[in-house]
Amino acid sequence: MIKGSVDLIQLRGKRQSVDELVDLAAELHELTTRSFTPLIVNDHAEIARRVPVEGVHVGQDDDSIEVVRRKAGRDVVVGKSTHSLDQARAAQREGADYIGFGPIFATPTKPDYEPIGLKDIKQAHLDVNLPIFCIGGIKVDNLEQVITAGARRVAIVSGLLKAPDIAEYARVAKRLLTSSFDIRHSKF
Ligand code: TZP
Repeated sequence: MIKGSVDLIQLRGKRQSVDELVDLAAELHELTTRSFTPLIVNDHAEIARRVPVEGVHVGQDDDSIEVVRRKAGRDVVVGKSTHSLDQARAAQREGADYIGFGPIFATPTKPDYEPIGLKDIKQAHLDVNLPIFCIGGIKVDNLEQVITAGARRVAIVSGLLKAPDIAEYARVAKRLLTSSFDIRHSKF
C-alpha cells in the first residue's frame, strides 16, 4: 500500500487484543513514518497513548470523540464511521476530524450493515465540511460510479487486500480519484 502511495492506512484488527494491536501498530508505524503515511488505529484510543500513531478511528457504538481525545492524551486525528446523512452531520457537530461514510455497497467486510447506496454522497459533501471517506464494497471496477456520485476520497479494504498486486491496485485507484479531481477543477 505504501508503495502504491495510499494517502493513509488504518489498522483494523477486530479479533486482536489491545496488546496485540499495540505491537502491530508499533511495527507498522516504523514503516509508515518512513513514507510520511499517516497511520490511524481503529476502535482503541489507548493504543495512541502507547504508540505515536497519527490518529484513532471510532464507530457509532465506540467512545465519543471527546473521550477518544482524552484517552489518547495528545493531539491526534480522530475519525468517525457514519452510516447516514444524520450521523454524518452529527459527527461534524461532535468534533470529528474526518468521517467514513457507508457502506456504500454491500460488503462481506461489514456484513451486518445495510448499504446506503450512492444517493446521499453529494448531499453529505454539501452538509459536512470535513474530509469524507466513502467506504464499503468500493473497488477499482466501481470507483468511477462512486466518484460520479460525488466522492472525493474512498477507503478500500478487500479490494486492496485481495489484489494480486496491491501497489498497482492502489496506484490505479489513486489515478482515478486524482484525474476526476483534475477534471472537476479544470478551467477548460
Ligand atoms: N465500514 C463501512 S463498510 C466497511 C467499514 C469498515 C468495510 C469496507 O471494506 P471493503 O472490503 O472495502 O468493502
